Amino acid sequence: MPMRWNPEIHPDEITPEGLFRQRRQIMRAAAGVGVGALLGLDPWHALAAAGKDLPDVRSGVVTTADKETPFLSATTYNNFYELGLGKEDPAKWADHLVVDPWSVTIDGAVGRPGRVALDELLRPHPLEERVYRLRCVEGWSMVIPWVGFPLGDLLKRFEPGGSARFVAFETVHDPERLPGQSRDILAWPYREGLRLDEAMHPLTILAVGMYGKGLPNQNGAPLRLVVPWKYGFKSIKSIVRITLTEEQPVTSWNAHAPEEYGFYANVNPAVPHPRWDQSKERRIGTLWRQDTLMFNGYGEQVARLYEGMDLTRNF
Ligand SMILES: Nc1nc2c(c(=O)[nH]1)N[C@H]1C(S)=C(S)[C@@H](COP(=O)(O)O)O[C@H]1N2
Ligand SMILES: [Mo]
Repeated sequence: MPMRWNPEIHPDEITPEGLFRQRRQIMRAAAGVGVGALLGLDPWHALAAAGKDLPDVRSGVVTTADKETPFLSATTYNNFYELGLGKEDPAKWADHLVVDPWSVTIDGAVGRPGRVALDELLRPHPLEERVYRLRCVEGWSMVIPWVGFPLGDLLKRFEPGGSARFVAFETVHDPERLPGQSRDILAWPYREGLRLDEAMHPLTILAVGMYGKGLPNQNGAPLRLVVPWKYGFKSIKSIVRITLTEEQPVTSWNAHAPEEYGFYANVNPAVPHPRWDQSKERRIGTLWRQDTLMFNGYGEQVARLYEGMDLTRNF
């Protein structure tokens, strides 16, 4: 499927308003059913509580013509090890994550470091919908209408210094409440990182919502990263710290198994995971497998970031 949007080359090639509206109406109808009631299972009630209203969301851009993943699948089939290892655990234990009050520390090589309340952090940034694919290294993928804004816009406000070359992110650390954090799965808190140019790329967003509403806890409320050309584990959830660094930061999965999870983690069907192939993926909600695209289909926008790099070594 050809790309619908390229921020550098065709800034005006956005989804026709009509198409967007139509899609949104379908979503509203689906959401109106009341997911919690539909499931009729007590632990799942967190789902119904999720999805707070958001201030004005611009009818943003659609980067794929692929069908959206149903809301129910995107919110009940998750990876969020702080809330358990099973795919259904994050939705079940979503209440264990307390997202209010929330603040984010921005520090390291920035001109204006500080700890900022979430409201204040978000206020200057108009929210936009971006329909992106998200592909997990485990071989499944989804198409999700995220609501967020470019990470680069936020970083610029805090004035990255000349020595800054990377951005490190940290998830909230609350072992008393988050069941996974008292288990020896990863070195907590969960950490991720990007090179500064990747972080500043217009496709890289901080998401605060999905499907037109606030993020459900299991999807990384209240603030998560989405980097559409990288494997899902790069898209760190429930962020409490953003640090500009000179050195490549330590990241959870890379530290856990460096031969399996590289720092770059670009979606690359040509580089297999040591224990399984990466050339195909199963779209959640379908039964068949489809070809995985280089850079998850965003190569036209991002391939130049990696020019001259050996992507089999820098995987
Ligand atoms: N803090 C934190 N962030 C995380 C994870 C996690 O376990 N903890 N899992 C990652 C992985 S492996 C994937 S595939 C995506 C899944 O995002 P989703 O559940 O919203 O689809 O979240 C990523 N972000
Ligand atoms: Mo993943």
